[in-house]
Amino acid sequence: MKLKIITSNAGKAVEFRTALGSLGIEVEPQDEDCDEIQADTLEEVVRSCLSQLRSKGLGDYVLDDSGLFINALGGFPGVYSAYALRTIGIDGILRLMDGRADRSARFECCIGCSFKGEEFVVKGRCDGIISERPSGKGGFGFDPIFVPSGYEETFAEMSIDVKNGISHRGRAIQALSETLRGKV
Ligand code: ITT
Repeated sequence: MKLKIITSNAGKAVEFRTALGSLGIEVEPQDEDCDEIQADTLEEVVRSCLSQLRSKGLGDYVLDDSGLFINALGGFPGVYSAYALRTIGIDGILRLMDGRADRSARFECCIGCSFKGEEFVVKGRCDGIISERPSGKGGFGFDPIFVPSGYEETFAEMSIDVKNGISHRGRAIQALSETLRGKV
């Protein structure tokens, strides 16, 4: 089975390829424009992208909208994670967290899939904390400052397989593969 992953983010594409490859699903990255609407939830953004791409004849594909939700910041950057990374960056997030006792946060991932003309959405979540300083060179985005619960190291210090085993995206991909299994 082949699936396109619609993304401009190379890090995401690698995670999809690694996780789905081990399930026998071939992944091909493709960059397609989708206007990310301003919405309160990742799912609304994903559903809007699915409908924007519907008429393009892309075949079977997946896309994902993800975000880092920090409790002490009222869930910021959340649905604005890409914007926050581009503007204030990791250092800006760490400055906002200066002196805060509650460093709890979560990553969420919402995957939209169009398969054989049918559309569905699956989700995954990973809880953890924001580290005091960046650490590690792997992964992408906010990985250097996110330590998942039960671990001592950041996502950026883990191999891709270990990250995929516990991450928001890894969990959403697991749910995706279970749903797809029922449809092939
Ligand atoms: P596409 O929309 O083209 O897929 P994007 O990078 O804009 O790429 P998102 O809007 O879903 O993707 O991502 C929101 C931000 O959260 C973005 O800056 C990512 O780098 C970051 N992010 C998402 N998943 C992450 C992960 O697993 N680890 C670290 N940062 C992540």
